[in-house]
Amino acid sequence: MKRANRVAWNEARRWICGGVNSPVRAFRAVGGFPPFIRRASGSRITDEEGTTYLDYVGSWGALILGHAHAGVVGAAREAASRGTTYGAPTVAETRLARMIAEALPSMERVRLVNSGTEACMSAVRLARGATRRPEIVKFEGGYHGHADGLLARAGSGAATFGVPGSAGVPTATVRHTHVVPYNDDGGVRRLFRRRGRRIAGMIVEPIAGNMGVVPPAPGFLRELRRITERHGSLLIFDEVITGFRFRFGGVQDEIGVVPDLTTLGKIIGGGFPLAAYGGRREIMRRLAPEGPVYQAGTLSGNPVAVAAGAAQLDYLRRHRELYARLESLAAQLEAGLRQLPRTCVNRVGSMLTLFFQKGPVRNFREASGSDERRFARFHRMMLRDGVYLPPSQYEAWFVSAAHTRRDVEQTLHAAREGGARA
Ligand code: KE4
Repeated sequence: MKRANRVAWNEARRWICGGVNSPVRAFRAVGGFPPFIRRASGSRITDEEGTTYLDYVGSWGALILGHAHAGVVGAAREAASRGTTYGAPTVAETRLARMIAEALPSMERVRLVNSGTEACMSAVRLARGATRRPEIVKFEGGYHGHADGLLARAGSGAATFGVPGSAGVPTATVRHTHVVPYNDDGGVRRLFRRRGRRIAGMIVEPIAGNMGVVPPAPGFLRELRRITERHGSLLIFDEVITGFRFRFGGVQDEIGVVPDLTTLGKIIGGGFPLAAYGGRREIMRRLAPEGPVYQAGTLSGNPVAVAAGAAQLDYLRRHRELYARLESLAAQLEAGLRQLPRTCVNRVGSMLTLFFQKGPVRNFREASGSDERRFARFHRMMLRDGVYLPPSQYEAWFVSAAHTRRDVEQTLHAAREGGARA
């Protein structure tokens, strides 16, 4: 039915704050209102009006195999038929935890939770509990979910103490959160020279995905490892996006930098609410019920989510060749996008961002120099031409195993049209 999206939008805003259950979905940064999705399959989503779009959001990176993958849906359906939640341990959780730990050897012990926010919040609490230190470090433009202490943005000038990144976050809560520019290892060294003994941990996206895609400068992550080790602080890799995105495992093993703790999400849940954190045995032993650091969750390790996540990981483990195909498709997409005037592309594996500026984009300040209005016009044109991009300049496009060369060609055709007029 035509106008079904608008009807859905008006009704949604009557009952749900802003009409959405996560702010970025409201399309505020690109104008208009979002199509309401009714079904999806493979690389495509279909809205309430029956319009189908080529999807590069992939539920924000979770759906590396594409939508409604038969193995994932079948596993969830079978698990649900035996009960949707028990609130008690299951062998399936142990199997998933083992698969994760064997794929990321630094995660000697794992805890399953329900969201990346929970994973990052809990990892930070554990770092503070394990080191008995109060302060943490995050990077400008890094996003680790919406726990109060991590909703800090860079303060003014040389001061690195964070300031609240959201209303409702007391200044006192982020006083212990330092915010430094990504790829600025000098700034990290200066901070640790001043505060190293008080810093419990540093949380970093090894490949940044929340200021748009920004790869680490050569040696940057290795330097973070050296600095944290030297000061007895814990290095936390937030691999919620990157975990199992580029290889069957974490990006940490590809770059050869081993963190003390890792957070995972998205792909390991197969499209269900499931995330995880884990690390060295002696650190994880500080966590309840073994140790004094508390964390809990009614639906943590939920059998349906675990079944879906395990099915997606099982498929990735048995079809590792798909990573080469993802790389090739994304490289083809990048090459075509690079033809667009006054833009630049940052890509790592099957995630990329088209920035509306000439670049380079190496940190949040440079990313912020993008022409957001041009991006918004481009986004609207691509949507009209049947290509569904993340509705923000500062998000990543994701290529899935369900995308084809023809999909990429269709995308580039639309981009040439849209890019020229945006
Ligand atoms: P969730 O709580 O949304 O499951 O995960 C938080 C999180 C943690 N760490 C990283 C690196 C993340 O990217 C995220 C969440 N990513 C955003 C999009 N970049 C989720 C989309 C949304 O907020 O709606």
